[in-house]
Amino acid sequence: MEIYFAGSIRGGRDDAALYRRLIDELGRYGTVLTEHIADPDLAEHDTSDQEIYAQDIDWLERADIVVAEVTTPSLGVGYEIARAETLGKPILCLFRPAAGRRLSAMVAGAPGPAVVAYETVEEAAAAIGNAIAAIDRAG
Ligand code: 6IA
Repeated sequence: MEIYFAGSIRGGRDDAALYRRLIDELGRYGTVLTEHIADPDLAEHDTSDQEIYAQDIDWLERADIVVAEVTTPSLGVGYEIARAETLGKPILCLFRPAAGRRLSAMVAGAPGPAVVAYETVEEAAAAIGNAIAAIDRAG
C-alpha cells in the first residue's frame, strides 16, 4: 500500500513531532510517500515550488489513501485534500479539537474526507487502522 501523508509545512511547523509519530504508525501498513513532512530540519532548499508541486501531485495520483493531519491550518494540505477528493481517493483527516481551533467548513463539510477528532496518538492510530481496514475490505 502507498500512503500519502499531508501535514502543514509553510502553514506552520508546531505539529512536526506529531507528524513523525503518525508517519511511523502509517509505516506499519505500507510505504509513506511523503516521509519528509516530519523532517524537523526541513528547510528551504533548491527545489523549486514547481518541482514540489509536480512531485506531490504524482504521489497523490499513486496513493491508495491520503491521511492528513489538519489541526495546523495549511493551504497546501487543503489543496491536497481537494485534489484527492477529485481523484476519488479515500481520505482520512485527523483533527485535534483540544488545540483550540475549528476545522475549516470546506474540509469538515466536504463529502469526501472522513474527519476523525482525536487527542492521543493511540486514538489516531486506531482511526488509521480502521480507515485501512475499510480499504482492504473494499479492495
Ligand atoms: O502550504 P503548506 O506548505 O503548509 O503545505 C503543506 C503540504 O504541501 C504538505 O502536505 C506537502 O505534501 C506539500 N508541500 C508543501 N511544501 C512541500 C515541500 N517543500 N516538499 C514536499 N511537499 C510539500 C520542501 C521543503 C520546502 C520547505 C523547501
